[in-house]
Amino acid sequence: MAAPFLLTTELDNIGIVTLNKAHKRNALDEDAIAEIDAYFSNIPEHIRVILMKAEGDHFCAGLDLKEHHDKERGAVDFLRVCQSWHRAFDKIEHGGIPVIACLQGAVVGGGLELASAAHIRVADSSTFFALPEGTRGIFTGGGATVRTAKIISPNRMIELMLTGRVLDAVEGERLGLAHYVCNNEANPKTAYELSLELAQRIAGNAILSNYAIVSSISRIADMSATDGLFAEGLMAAVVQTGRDVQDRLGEFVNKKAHKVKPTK
Ligand code: 1HE
Repeated sequence: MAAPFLLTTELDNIGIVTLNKAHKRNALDEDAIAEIDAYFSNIPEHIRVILMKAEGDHFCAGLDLKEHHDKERGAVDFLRVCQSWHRAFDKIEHGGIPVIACLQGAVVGGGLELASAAHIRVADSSTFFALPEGTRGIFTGGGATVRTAKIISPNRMIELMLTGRVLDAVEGERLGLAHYVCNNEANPKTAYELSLELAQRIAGNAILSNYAIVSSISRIADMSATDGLFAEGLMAAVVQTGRDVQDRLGEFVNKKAHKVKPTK
């Protein structure tokens, strides 16, 4: 039996998911997408945050080009492949649990589509981003036209796809593809250390707040302003009256809660 694409483990209430096909740069074949879908369809109830990382020097080289070449898929076959990616990545984005992607090396094509479905991206300084589809005679099919375009703007995505330009970690951070860059002078932590630190912090948030943040903001961005304000009000009405809100706000009222302070 082939080795699994995903290794999964837990650290307290943090789920750790590792892409485990370093020998083919964690390229995504049909089985890999099915495993991602299965994991994010059945997140154990005690898991509060998921950290997604990869073995080897590269996060993910995107679509398994060999599988695609060898299968000689027709249009309907590939439409089904795209839909399977959309379903799996939608579970990452809208599963209600914050997902942190810990990146290194290539985050390209479908690898960038996978990372774009995560809520936070922490990049090692070796990370590079690209959408090489245009220069390979193909097109994105794992959600980049929606998610990556939302992050960097459709116009920047068009330029990256037409030219095949490769962005380094810092350039990626400037455009929002990474929220943090690690392993450099400004931030000596490894990407894994920082990802874990963020995961632990986020796991301490109220469950309902985390749910609202990862489930509603991107959806509200797709709504008209009128619908968005209505949905925001409804979401806040549920979250602000949740079970542990009184306790958390009581800590602030009693001067026991942390204050919001600049970190530098
Ligand atoms: C692969 C893949 C892959 C590597 N599918 N097998 N993605 C791309 O266009 C990126 C293609 N890959 C690369 O540009 C490079 O491999 C990397 C920059 C990621 C890494 O380079 P390197 O020198 O470390 O590795 P390598 O020697 O190129 O690759 C090691 C092995 O991984 C080699 O196989 P081997 O049998 O010769 O050992 C490669 O063939 C294999 N490999 N990348 C299959 N992508 C839903 S639509 C989404 C559309 C897209 O994602 S398009 C973007 C595709």
